[in-house]
Amino acid sequence: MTTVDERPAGFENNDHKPVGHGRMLRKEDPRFIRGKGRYVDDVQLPGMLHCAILRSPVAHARIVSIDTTAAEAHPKVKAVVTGAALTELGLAWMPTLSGDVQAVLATDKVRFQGQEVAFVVAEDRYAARDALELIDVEYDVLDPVIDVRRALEPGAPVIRDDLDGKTDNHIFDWETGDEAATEAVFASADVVVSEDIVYPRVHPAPMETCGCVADYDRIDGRLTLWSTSQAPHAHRTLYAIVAGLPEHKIRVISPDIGGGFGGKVPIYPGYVCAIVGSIVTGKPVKWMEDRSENLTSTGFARDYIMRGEIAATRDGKILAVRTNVLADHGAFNGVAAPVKYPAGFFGVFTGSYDLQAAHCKMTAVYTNKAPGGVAYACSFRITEAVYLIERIVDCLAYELQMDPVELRIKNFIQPDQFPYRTKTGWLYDSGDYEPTMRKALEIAGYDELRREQAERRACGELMGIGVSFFTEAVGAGPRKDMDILGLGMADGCELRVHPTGKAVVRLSVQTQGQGHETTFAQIVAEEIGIPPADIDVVHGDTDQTPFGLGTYGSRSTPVSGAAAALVARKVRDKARLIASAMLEVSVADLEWQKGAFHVKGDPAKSVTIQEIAMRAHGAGDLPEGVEGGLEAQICYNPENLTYPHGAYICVVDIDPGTAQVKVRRFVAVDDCGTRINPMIIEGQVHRGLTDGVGMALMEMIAFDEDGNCLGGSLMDYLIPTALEVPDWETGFTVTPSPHHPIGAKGVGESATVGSPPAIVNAVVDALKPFGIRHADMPLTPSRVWDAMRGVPRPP
Ligand code: MCN
Ligand code: CUN
Repeated sequence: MTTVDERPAGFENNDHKPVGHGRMLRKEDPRFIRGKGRYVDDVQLPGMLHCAILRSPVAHARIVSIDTTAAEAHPKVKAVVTGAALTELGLAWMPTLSGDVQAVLATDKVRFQGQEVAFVVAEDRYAARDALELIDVEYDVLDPVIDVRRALEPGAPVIRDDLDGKTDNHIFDWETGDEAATEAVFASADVVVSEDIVYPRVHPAPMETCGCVADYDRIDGRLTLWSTSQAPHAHRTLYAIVAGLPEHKIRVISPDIGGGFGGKVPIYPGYVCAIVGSIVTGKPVKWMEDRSENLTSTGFARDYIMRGEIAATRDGKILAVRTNVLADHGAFNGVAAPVKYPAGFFGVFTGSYDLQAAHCKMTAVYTNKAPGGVAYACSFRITEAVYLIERIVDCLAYELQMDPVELRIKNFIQPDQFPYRTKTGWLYDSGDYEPTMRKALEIAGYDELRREQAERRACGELMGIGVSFFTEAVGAGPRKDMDILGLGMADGCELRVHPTGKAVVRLSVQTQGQGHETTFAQIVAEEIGIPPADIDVVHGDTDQTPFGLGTYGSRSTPVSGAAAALVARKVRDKARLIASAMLEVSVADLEWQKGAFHVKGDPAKSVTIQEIAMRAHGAGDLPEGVEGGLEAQICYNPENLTYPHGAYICVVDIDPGTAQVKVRRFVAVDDCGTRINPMIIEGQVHRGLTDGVGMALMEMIAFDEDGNCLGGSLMDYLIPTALEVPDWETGFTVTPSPHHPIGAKGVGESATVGSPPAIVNAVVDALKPFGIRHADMPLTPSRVWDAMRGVPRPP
């Protein structure tokens, strides 16, 4: 079903229909635009000390010795801690989110440039930094392993010799789909197209770097940690497990977060160093990384080398896809993904198409690069999956000399096939793809663009039109299948209505800029009729909110959003019992509308939710079996993921003299089911599209052959600004999720996932006169120039 449900502007004061309300401004913005946001680095505690981390200058080396005497003698230094000291505390290594271990401070070897070697706690930030220079480390430099293919060669230096019996750099093999069935389809297909496709290593690069303030109270044994965390509850449990502190004595607070994009999902060594620093000194300790530390040592994204193959009939019916992937996970497997999904949700690489067979084989390897993985608006590797399928479909269109839009439409999963089980086992909940595609074509004026392109081509101009169509899987996840280190992926939510009818909703998810203070108030308002302005959203503090797994994989709306709607319905059910007593009619005779219960057939006889709230807390008896108060709590375990989709069209012009790509237009039509706040959705989409321009044209964390990171500052790691992006043109369709209580699907990562292939497809389309079928990101002027001149792609 596709419906369009957008209330027009002018509904500002219609608080009874808050969901889908176009003009509802963000409740959090007054404090942000007035500089009153409170970030981790704004936390100042009496007597607070500062932590700075000494990092390895080389990618691979044995540590021969560390001399800290001079640093310890610095007058402002309170403590210097090395890996050896942490070993004594049993804290030198910590578990990663993928069940590997990662060094908090290196004990034996350093395994990537920028790895944590020692830390200093001092009276101020500058003294701490100065003292790092007084630490003398002797390194015995080893041969670094930078190329993921070389890492697998026999005789390659073994990076993880700390792991028992490890004699190579192999992490895991993973496969999905049916190899034999896929082989059979490929063997009999008219056309088979294959292409080597690289998704380079990129970085989320949030405005605010990672950091924390750790305050350990020696008297009552309580640890309070203000931290840049996307998942405060999960972090608290992990700290309890790692450090052996009792969980009820740990409080993790994520205050305002200046962008996360997945990079604030993992626990970084710096957090542990600050905690240890506080335990050792008895004072609060702050650690804030600088920009280079953030770019070189925190969770990167992508780094997949993919061979994609597609089989089809001569007239363009796609039959099967298969792929072989080499995944570079860096020195420690720090990928954040549900345990059963070592490759995240890459299994949705079959895209939006109805296929006969599919198969994927993947090998993950260690290299001497920073650990992490997955982060950067990735929907758990769906970015890579969507890029692969949308690029390879374009390669097929190229070979068949077919229009890429026509090819896609011909192969879409049809509306009556939903719920649709893919050949890799995913159950797409709902979708209606063709109207979304048609809407994008209409906004773009596709036919006219193709005519213009033909004219320009005739004059030697390089204009390209690129299309992508994506289906995402977001909202991890059903706890029977999904957990992070044994913690099931469900979300708690609590709602309290105060006597005067104002409310507070407490969430387990934590916003990093997505506007949860607004949208969660809207969801609750829609269900219980209290205006959003009267509903306070509390999140990001483990002492004040129920347990849940946090914000990433666009899961807040699918999981916590469902929890918020259901907890509000639970409160409404109780309100109904009280209303029936107040109106002296049976529950069955009550009707709910606009925040009030009224007697069926007699709208004048009614009680508002505010009156009910007062009654629930007031003097006098309540109906038999009804407790006082008006509040409820639930834990929501989703039945399935939600599957948003979208159609993107990009128009580029390439300067034939400089090979500079200019994104002239970009049309994005997104379908995320029921839309809670269209303005926020648009903001999310604009942000993600900008990400896409960055990844497609500019961003890459590169290394030289010695493992030196070449992208350690924003001078080298280019991110897009308003100058590099066009005025985004957005549209939407609405295909509600059948299993979500209000039909909403996630949207936070959609545009990051869907836009890179549209841009690359456009650039490759512009280069068609040169006979080019594929070129790898980032499509910088030099790469485009090389492609135009037939220079082979970098290995
Ligand atoms: N929304 C809506 N209607 C829908 C779906 C979503 O109004 N049908 C609203 C939500 O209510 C929420 C926002 O859109 O306010 C994003 O919702 P959702 O898609 O559920 O995603 P999350 O809130 O879980 O955010 C996580 C997602 C991820 S994983 C990354 S990465 C990312 C992203 O959000 N990081 C961000 N967007 C970001 N935006 C900002 N400003 N900063 C980041 O770090
Ligand atoms: Cu993978 S980046 Mo978001 O899921 O936090």
